Amino acid sequence: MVQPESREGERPQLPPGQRLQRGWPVTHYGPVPRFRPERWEFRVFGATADGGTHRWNHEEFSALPYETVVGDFHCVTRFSMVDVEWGGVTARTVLELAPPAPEVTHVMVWAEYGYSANLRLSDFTAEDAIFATHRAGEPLTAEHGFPVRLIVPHLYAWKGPKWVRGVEYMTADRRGFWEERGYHNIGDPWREQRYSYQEEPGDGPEL
Ligand SMILES: Nc1nc2c(c(=O)[nH]1)N[C@H]1C(S)=C(S)[C@@H](COP(=O)(O)O)O[C@H]1N2
Ligand SMILES: [Mo]
Repeated sequence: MVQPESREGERPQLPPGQRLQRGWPVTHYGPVPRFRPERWEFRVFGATADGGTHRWNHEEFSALPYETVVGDFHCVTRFSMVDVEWGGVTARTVLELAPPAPEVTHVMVWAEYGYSANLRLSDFTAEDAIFATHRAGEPLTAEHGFPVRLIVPHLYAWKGPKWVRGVEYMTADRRGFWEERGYHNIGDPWREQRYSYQEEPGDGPEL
């Protein structure tokens, strides 16, 4: 049966198998990294248009255009939050400042301790994909990814690394941290793409 779109005043519709969560739980693998501003940099590398690596230290990154987006947040463990306001630097801004070569099809977003998530370039260029530094006007806490975490509202939240340190432009797809450990290569919650065994030919490199 086709579900009606959510109407004003009604609870927004959630992707299949998800439930609304009050509050904001902390979910990640491994320890929370310590932020060392003097060592921190945000690096865009791989198949850039000019062949070079683009770097911003924390002061420079903080000076990039600040925008806000409103989006949902869906964890594959089935909790969701809706209409969250995120502030930071949009993926589109990063793509403009550090353009990819024309052959780029995917990106790998890298975080502290080698956590990574791969995205199709077409997911990364979404209007509401954002390197968030703030949530509802407040700086992120350490557990939630301070100083920078990626948010891609239309994908499961594991596709949004906390403690981001870099973006690698790729000319072919490669699986990231959870994608190598049995999670779906694309991770669209509306299609309930949770696990790698649900993948169809063309969804990504085989496990
Ligand atoms: N670096 C890093 N980022 C990560 C993870 C992780 O283990 N390490 N877990 C992901 C998962 S599965 C989820 S649901 C969200 C949780 O974000 P939160 O703790 O701010 O709610 O972060 C994502 N980003
Ligand atoms: Mo998650």
